[in-house]
Amino acid sequence: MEIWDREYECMDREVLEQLQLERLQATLHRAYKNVTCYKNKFNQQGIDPDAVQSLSDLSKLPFTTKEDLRLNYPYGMFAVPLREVVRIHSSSGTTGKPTVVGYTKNDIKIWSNLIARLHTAAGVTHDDVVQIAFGYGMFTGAFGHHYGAEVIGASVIPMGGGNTEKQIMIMQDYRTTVLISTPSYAITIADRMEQLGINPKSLSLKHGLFGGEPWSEAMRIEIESRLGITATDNYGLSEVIGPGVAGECTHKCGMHIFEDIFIPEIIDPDTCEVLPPGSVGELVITTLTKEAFPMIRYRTRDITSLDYEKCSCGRTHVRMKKTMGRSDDMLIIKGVNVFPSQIEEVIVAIDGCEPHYQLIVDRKNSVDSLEIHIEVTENIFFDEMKMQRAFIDSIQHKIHSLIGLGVTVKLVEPKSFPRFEGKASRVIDNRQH
Ligand code: DLL
Repeated sequence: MEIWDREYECMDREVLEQLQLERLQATLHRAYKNVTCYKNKFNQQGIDPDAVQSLSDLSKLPFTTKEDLRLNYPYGMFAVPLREVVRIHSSSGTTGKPTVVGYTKNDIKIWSNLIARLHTAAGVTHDDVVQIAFGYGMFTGAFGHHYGAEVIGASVIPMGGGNTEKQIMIMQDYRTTVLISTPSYAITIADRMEQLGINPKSLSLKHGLFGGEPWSEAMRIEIESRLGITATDNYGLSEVIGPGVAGECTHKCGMHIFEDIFIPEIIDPDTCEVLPPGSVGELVITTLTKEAFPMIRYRTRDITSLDYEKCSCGRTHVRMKKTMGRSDDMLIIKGVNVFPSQIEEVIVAIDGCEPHYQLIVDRKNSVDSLEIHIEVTENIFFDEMKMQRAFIDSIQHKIHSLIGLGVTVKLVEPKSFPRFEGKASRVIDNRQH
């Protein structure tokens, strides 16, 4: 199996840590010297960047949050003058001002190389025809993957997001072998193919590289079997670089975080303590090479855990588990913490349930409730109310035993819910906060 940057991706941990320390020190100097926000934070806490002499000193440094980026809108966190910035993107946040991120020429080169690594890890080669079904624009997803696939030498189709029938026509006519999109859009495409009577297995598709939102293992199995492809996960966020922070290899046992470029930590989101390897908590990332937009201990809000065991693919970089979601997506219902991805895992694995559902949270007389509406497959037919009742009961029971919360399940007709072209949104919270 190919490894794009063997020298770095398979580095001995000792050598890797030395490289990380050198790059960290350089990053801290640059950030302290050029970004007022970092200078103020360090000064307030009496931290001298020179005092960081080992990787464990990282835990003494202040965190950076989305709020810092908002306060410094638009260019306040840039560490280089605008004339050195060759690209500007922004995050997909839905409320308030977006956060603006910038890249120098060298940042773009490194970013493209990271994507080349993750594409190679997922099985993409220069022989592939890669269809990018993310929206081109301020979102980092399309441009990030586009440049990386070109570095590999694959033939890139910059299709953009949406227009599902045209996506399918192009897949057929241009003999697309790799689809790049959100996992929920892959399901939308599979549904549409089914409606059009097209057998996905008659196409040339081999691999799907999906990311941009949380998705369960059950969803992976669903996508792989319906589209007849291998589906791998890749993770990133605009504030840190975009896609290209981490990606799965074909062993599909967690996403390798490119540790020569980023240092990951897992913290307890409440106490902010750094947690030992293997613990579940919030992912915090420090960038090691970024010139235009260095991030020091950025709180991603994504909940995951890290596995430092060496992967059988030969890469030494740590693997992050599929995220459970963002801490801000976590629902607290009757005091129980629930991630939508946990519920998805149950629903998608049930025969007769479609991977289309909505979670409706309500509060009546100060009591929270969670109602789950699930589309059933066309062919599911209950000639007896009793059978339908038993089906619903079994779903409710499965969810209850997994998350410890009583829920009400309602079955709805196929195609009741909107289909997603980008990131999915499946929660309706009617409680007043
Ligand atoms: O979504 C970057 C990206 C694009 C990654 C395409 C992969 C593919 P933002 O729009 O800034 O950037 O959103 C970042 O999306 O903090 C996570 O909560 C979520 N996210 C991204 N990838 C994954 C993933 C891009 N593979 C936010 N699994 C992050 C779970 C993901 N969540």
